[in-house]
Amino acid sequence: MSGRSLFKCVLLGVAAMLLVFAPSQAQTCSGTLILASADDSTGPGQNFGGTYLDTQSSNDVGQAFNETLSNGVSRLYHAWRFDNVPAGAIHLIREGYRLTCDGDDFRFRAYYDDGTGPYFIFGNFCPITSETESSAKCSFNEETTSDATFWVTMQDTNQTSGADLSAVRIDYLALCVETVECVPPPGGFCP
Ligand SMILES: [Ca+2]
Ligand SMILES: [Ca+2]
Ligand SMILES: [Ca+2]
Repeated sequence: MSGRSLFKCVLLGVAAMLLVFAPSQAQTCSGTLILASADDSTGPGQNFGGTYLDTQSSNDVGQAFNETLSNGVSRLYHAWRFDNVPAGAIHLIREGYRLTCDGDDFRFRAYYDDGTGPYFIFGNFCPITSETESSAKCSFNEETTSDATFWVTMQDTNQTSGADLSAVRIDYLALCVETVECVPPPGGFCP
């Protein structure tokens, strides 16, 4: 990327960070909403504004991150801790947007410990792919059977190339734990 277009990208990014506050549709949770209890770790990448507390309400005050270079490639990793997550079907609700000049997106994963873990949930959940704020609710396709501590992680998706220090801003983040519907076996009963 030329110096000129990089400068333009940075200017656009700063302007968008300051000015883009498109309303996003709220997601509904039919179960228990759990908000982040703490920031767990960051790096590679930086938390350049806000804390996990700013993810606890959808108010257009967010927690912002940018990538840093790791072996010449721009990278970001952040983990939030969620305490006392009850048993059930685990979903993620997130609201945010990202700014990038090298096509980077930011996706979520999780791991949890109920005393016998940790258990890892792999995949590319609820990726943030737009410079316009959006909200989404995604199932982790995971059902827990006892209370657990969860760690929700966010990473860039372009991890092998690109040196643009892309940024992402999270306005809201929550786990939504819904009741698992019991389907009785033929001739059987639900507990
Ligand atoms: Ca918002
Ligand atoms: Ca990257
Ligand atoms: Ca917020």
